[in-house]
Amino acid sequence: HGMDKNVVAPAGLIAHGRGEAFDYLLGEQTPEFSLKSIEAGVCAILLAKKAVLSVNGNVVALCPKEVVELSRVSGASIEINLFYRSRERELAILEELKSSGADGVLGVGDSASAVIPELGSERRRVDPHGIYIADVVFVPLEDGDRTEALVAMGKKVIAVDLNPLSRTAQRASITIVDNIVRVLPAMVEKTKEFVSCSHEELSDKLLKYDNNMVLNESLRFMADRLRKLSGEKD
Ligand code: PTJ
Repeated sequence: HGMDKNVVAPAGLIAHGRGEAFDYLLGEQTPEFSLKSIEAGVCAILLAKKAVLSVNGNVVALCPKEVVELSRVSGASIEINLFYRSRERELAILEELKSSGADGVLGVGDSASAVIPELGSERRRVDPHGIYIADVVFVPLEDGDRTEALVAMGKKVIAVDLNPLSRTAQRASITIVDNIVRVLPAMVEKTKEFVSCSHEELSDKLLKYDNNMVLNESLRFMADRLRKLSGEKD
């Protein structure tokens, strides 16, 4: 349906299938280790001087209202950043976000005039008032070299990717290995809970977070689940 509306790129359907395959390995529910990353991600957003939620076609097709709600409760801006950028898709995605209650969406048309150094794809084009100056960027559903480039610019990157082995998942500062349709509602709830925490409390939670441990746990979790499903005894 999202593709019929020009929101999702044709390759987005393949990307969705890639995600689904990993969701079966997770058991289609949020595991304990992902809750840790969700909490760390919310702390990073609340501590940020400027946080931006970077959205592509798949994210907006799957959960436009939740993106807008997370922006509202956390104060983070929304910016459209596309691999398959075209004027038609920018406008279709903007329309979808607006009808879900968004206003002031960044990264549309000429406003995506800044460039992330060292990146060749259309994802390099960002808003000088958004991702370019942000200290924290939320990057769901993308596998590529942008995360590494953003980290090289000194930014904290929070990724959402069901595949813990993707380049984005591996290079992010905080990787949430879970389905975006479960992650966003959980982040909205956590933000409401954490919004009254002090700077020290949030920093303390964030300091205790170890992304490598979470990535390793996610692989062990999937491997253990396959072992159990294949009938192997503990
Ligand atoms: O809208 P555009 O033009 O920016 O294009 C977006 C797509 C998604 C087509 C483009 O970014 C792409 O091809 O993405 P990749 O390289 O397939 O990366 C998408 C990643 O998201 C993969 O690692 C998938 O495992 C993961 N993924 C897919 N669906 C979900 C997901 N992760 C979490 N939740 C999902 N529902």
